[in-house]
Amino acid sequence: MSSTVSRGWVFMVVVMVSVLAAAINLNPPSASSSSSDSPTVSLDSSSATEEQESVFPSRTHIISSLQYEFYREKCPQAEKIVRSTMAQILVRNKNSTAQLLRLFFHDCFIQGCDASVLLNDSNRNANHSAEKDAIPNRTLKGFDYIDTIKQELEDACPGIVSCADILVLATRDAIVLAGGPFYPVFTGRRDSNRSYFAQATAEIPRPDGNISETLRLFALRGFTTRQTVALLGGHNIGKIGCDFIRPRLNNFMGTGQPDPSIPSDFLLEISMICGNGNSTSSDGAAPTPIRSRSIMGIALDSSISSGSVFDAHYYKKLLKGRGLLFADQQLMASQETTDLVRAYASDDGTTFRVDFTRAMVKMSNLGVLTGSQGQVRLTCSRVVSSNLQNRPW
Ligand SMILES: *[C@@H]1O[C@H](CO)[C@@H](O)[C@H](O)[C@H]1NC(C)=O
Ligand SMILES: *[C@@H]1O[C@H](CO)[C@@H](O)[C@H](O)[C@H]1NC(C)=O
Ligand SMILES: *[C@@H]1O[C@H](CO)[C@@H](O)[C@H](O)[C@H]1NC(C)=O
Ligand SMILES: *[C@@H]1O[C@H](CO)[C@@H](O)[C@H](O)[C@H]1NC(C)=O
Ligand SMILES: *[C@@H]1O[C@H](CO)[C@@H](O)[C@H](O)[C@H]1NC(C)=O
Ligand SMILES: *[C@@H]1O[C@H](CO)[C@@H](O)[C@H](O)[C@H]1NC(C)=O
Ligand SMILES: CC(=O)N[C@H]1CO[C@H](CO)[C@@H](O)[C@@H]1O
Repeated sequence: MSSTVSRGWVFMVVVMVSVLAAAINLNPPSASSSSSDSPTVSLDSSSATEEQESVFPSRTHIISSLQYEFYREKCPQAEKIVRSTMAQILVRNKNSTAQLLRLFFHDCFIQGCDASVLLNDSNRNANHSAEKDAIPNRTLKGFDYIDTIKQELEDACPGIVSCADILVLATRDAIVLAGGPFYPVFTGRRDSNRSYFAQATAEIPRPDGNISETLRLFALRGFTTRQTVALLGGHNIGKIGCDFIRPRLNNFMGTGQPDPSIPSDFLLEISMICGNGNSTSSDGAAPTPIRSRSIMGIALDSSISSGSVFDAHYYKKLLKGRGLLFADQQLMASQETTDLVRAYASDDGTTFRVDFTRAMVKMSNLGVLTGSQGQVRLTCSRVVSSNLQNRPW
């Protein structure tokens, strides 16, 4: 028991130190050599500290002004409140970790971690203009968790803690509470004054995306192939809606046949849960969830669990062809990603956890607003309207 504890401790310290070192390296001198992935896959940990590319040119220079414990003076209990509220939420809803992970990912991927994903459509007369309503977001959940935490923080320290920081901290805490790795989160993010609908549709990796498309979209955000494979490991927990899987079961890429990469026993297994009717558009576009309808008695909004343990089982399943999403299984479609999947599957999940941790730190710092940029929202779904400049209408 005590040896487990101390091993855990050593692991955490090692990760903390290397992660902090990586984070400090985030702000390279401008004459940076772009050290890209080496063509051969090696799990030498030094490659994870490569320099951050300029993803959002107007914002990258301010990454360094995020701080460790930014709220220590104005709201010293902030991080504790996030953690304890998150723990309560998790007791009530075991899926909240996966839901927050997706919400976090969608926020940071589009224009940076600025809570823009939390904004409601600001002009209800126009058709969907909020990121929240963008097609790949349709099944996002967890907005209410952020609202709950925000409420607690507003009670304790009004107007101080940004929604962007809450989302990043709550996601980290939810991952730890689910048995995932701890990583340090720098704070001081500010909230955006608008959402980014047009980008949201085009730049979010799709569940039916092929490997080159997935890698391309992650690379646009500065992620290496290795970091991309590690981040997809976040699919090891949570549930995946059958709507995202069904196109693989009955009409793969318009062929009218199942995805040939699905082993037959697995095909049967998921068809039992999801049905195999032709409910979705034949062009393979993101399906529209329709509530209260069913195919052969199977609810159209049913879902499959992708697991509940934060470990390497995601990669082990891919090796057996048992990835749920096409985009997951596509990690076995290129040699480089296949080698990474094998590496992550081959130990007890240690390498995955270290790499996942580093990639999450990197994602948490993408395109943040700091200082006097943006604002601190009072309600996460609404920009502060007292500042006339911030009014989108
Ligand atoms: C979350 O998981 C619980 C079981 O732990 C399930 O009953 C519930 O429907 C799930 N909620 C959502 C929103 O998927
Ligand atoms: C934002 O929209 C959600 C439902 O989509 C609603 O529950 C919430 O009250 C809205 N927030 C504001 C500030 O309008
Ligand atoms: C949404 O708005 C765009 C232009 O802003 C328009 O072309 C499109 O037809 C609208 N869609 C709907 C469903 O109203
Ligand atoms: C991968 O997807 C992209 C975008 O959908 C497409 O342009 C490309 O041709 C696909 N590549 C392969 C090898 O199928
Ligand atoms: C699904 O639809 C496609 C084309 O629309 C058709 O060729 C195929 O047979 C259908 N599959 C099933 C299982 O009904
Ligand atoms: C929104 O914030 C950006 C970045 O801080 C700023 O440049 C812009 O002027 C703001 N827009 C409005 C309408 O306030
Ligand atoms: C267009 C659409 O389906 N938008 C959805 C995006 O996600 C939010 C939160 O789950 C839904 O309320 C929207 O309806």
